[in-house]
Order: sequence, then C-alpha cells, then structure tokens
Amino acid sequence: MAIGRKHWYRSPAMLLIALATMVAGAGIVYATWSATTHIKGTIDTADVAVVWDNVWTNDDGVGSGTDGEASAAAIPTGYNAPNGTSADPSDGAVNATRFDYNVGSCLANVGGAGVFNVTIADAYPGYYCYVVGHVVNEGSIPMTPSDVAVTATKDGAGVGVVGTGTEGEFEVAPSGGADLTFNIMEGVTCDMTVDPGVPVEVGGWVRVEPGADPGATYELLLDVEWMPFNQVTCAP
Ligand SMILES: [Ca+2]
Ligand SMILES: [Ca+2]
Repeated sequence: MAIGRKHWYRSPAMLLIALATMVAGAGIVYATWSATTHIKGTIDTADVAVVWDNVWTNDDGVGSGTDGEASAAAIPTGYNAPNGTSADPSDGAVNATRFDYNVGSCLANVGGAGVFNVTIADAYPGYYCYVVGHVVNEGSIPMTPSDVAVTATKDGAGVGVVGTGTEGEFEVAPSGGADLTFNIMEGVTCDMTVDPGVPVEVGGWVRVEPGADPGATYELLLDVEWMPFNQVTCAP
C-alpha cells in the first residue's frame, strides 16, 4: 500500500511558495535603502451623556421649598392643605390650590439613562400633579433634543405610545375616553441646546380625567432622544 513519494518541490503549489519566499528575501536588501514617511492622525470624539437629575413633584410628600408643597410645619397662608405636605393639588401650577384631602400621590424618580418615571396612585378625576426634572448634560458637547416619546402603563400593562413631540399635550386613552392628560409645559424643544454642566429645568403637569378607572395605577414614561447640537433642525 505504498504511495509513491513526492518531493515537496514537485508540488506546483509548494514551488510557488518557494519562489515567493525568494522574492521576499530579495526585497529586504532594497528595503534598507529606502525610506518611508507616515502621517499619523489622532481624533478623539466627544463624549455624549444626557441624564435626568433632581426630579420632584408637588405631591410626593416632600416639601422642598421650591415645589409649592408645604412642609407639615409651615403651611403658607391661603394654601389649603389641612392634611399637611401631601394634600392633593387641585390645579396644575407649582403653587396649586389644594383639596382638603390627601388621597392621591404622585412620585417621580430617575430610572435608567434618560428615563424619567412618574407614578400616580389613588388619584381621581380632577387630580393634578405638577412634575419637574432637571436635564443635565454630562458629556463634553452641547446637545439638543431630537424627539420625545411619552408612553404609559395602566396597572402594569402597556398602554402604548401616548404621543411624540417635544412640547404640548398628550392624552392617555387606553379605551376610548381619556384617562389622563399629560402636558409638557417647560419642554425640551428642537431649538434648545443644553450645554455641558448646565442643568435645564423641564416641567409639566398630569391631570386625571373622568375616563380613568377606579383603583388603577398609571405610570408615565418620558423618554427623550438627544443628538449633538448640529444634528437637529426644527421641522419647518
Ligand atoms: Ca414635593
Ligand atoms: Ca396627595
């Protein structure tokens, strides 16, 4: 079962390799007499990071002195808050008049990157909540909002995209009539630029509408997409 021996140089493929090696070897001789210049460029791209910071509402149980929610120890004159700090707001302003009861609550927190959650519990038609957050650009170049998506859940189930845009009014209407209205007053708009390190205040209000179901919990999510300042132009 002997197979005829082949010398490596009888193989056409191997012969080709042998020649190539010889040529390469000859090249080394010339390389010592040649010179090469290089241009080396280094380009560091900027960092981009926009986050929410310092979010609060006027019915989160914390009177901050700037949100119109009284502390239990110091209820302002004309501020109808017999139940202390979290008496329910009856309009959408920062210094809202209040109902005589503390039934509902409206809590804000910062979720993942760029996510601002607002959770409203035990509210009822006519209940308002004023919501404020600070946008902070932690990157190194000015950023502009390119889009805002408002989504909602009802009792943990997605209601879907409520609306897109950077300012104005959005309705949460999972089944026919509106359950909630959400209004971005101090918005993030396509003609604004957020400079690095300078907090920008964004605010709005939420109103519970007659279409809301009793015993439900709603969650609103405001998701903002940011782009470098020169990449966004307002629609004509
Ligand atoms: Ca508060
Ligand atoms: Ca309350």
